[in-house]
Amino acid sequence: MARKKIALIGGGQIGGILALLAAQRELGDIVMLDIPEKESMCKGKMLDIAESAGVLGFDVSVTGTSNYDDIAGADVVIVTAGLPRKPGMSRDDLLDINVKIISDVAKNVKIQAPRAFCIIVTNPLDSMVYAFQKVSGFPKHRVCGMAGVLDTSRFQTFVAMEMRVSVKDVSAVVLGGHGPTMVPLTRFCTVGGLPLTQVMTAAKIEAISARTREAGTEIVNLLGNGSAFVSPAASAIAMAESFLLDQRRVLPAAALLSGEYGIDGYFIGVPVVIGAKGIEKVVKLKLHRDEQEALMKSVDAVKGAVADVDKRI
Ligand code: TXD
Repeated sequence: MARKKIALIGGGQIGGILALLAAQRELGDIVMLDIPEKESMCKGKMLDIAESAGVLGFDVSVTGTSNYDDIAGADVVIVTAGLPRKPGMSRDDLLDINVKIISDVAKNVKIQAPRAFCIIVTNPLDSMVYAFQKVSGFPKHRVCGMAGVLDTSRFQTFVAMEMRVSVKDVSAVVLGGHGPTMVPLTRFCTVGGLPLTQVMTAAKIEAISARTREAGTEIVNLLGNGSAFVSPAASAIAMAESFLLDQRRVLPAAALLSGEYGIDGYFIGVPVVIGAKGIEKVVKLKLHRDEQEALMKSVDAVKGAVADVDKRI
């Protein structure tokens, strides 16, 4: 059986970890693409990872490029291409620049990898995944955004740290847009099968939810230069792996909704089943009124950014 092919568009911080994780798990041959000015850096990063094969023992090829021909026929495309916000830049300035980048990426992916399952990571996440789908015209089951897996992993980690228990026994789900309006569904969180609400005080749960909402900023402040890159990469790899191995995992991802949860025409983080066909199903559940209201508030935040995208493409 021919190996699968994974294209990583953007060879920055997250791109590098994506390549390492995908190689270690032998998910397929990996090609990382960046702009021509960074082609050499990209080749160097990938050669470095390739040269770890002797010790780590993986049998996949790992290469860098700036030429879209090299991603031809990719099964999975993970997009981290974009610019981060710099001091003095407004959110609009960033959106303006990243919409152009994502449009360019989408046009090229459409030509070279027309059947790929595409996972968008670039911020502002919920509007960039929208832009990618709009420009590529790919069906909705083959385009999604990564945010919920990361936000959920953060929540799980904080619960495990607080209770001093294995994170493996913590199950959780965080819905909504990727930002301070995200919605941790604490009612459904379990620890070893027991409801979190029965084993932790409401005040502690609220503190963990608040920390989760601001977790990205916490990392940005600590790093001083750049944003989280290991946990976002691990999260996107979990989604890619579920697709490539047809695992049918139930993961929260930004999916284009057509009426589910009362939302139409927007990519919003909801639980989905990811299998060999991509987003195979949006898992629906009946939310309590306060949860639904919080989700709609999150949608409102996404709507503004999407309207800005629509003005530009
Ligand atoms: O949960 C989430 N979705 C996120 C998103 C969590 C953390 C970070 N998130 C966002 O991912 C972050 O705000 C950024 O928008 C992306 C990528 O983060 P990363 O830390 O990897 O950014 P870098 O190191 O700046 O890398 C971006 C690379 C860089 O090498 C650029 O040269 C390249 O993107 N780039 C391009 N590549 C290909 N094609 C084009 N046009 C292009 N433009 C820039």
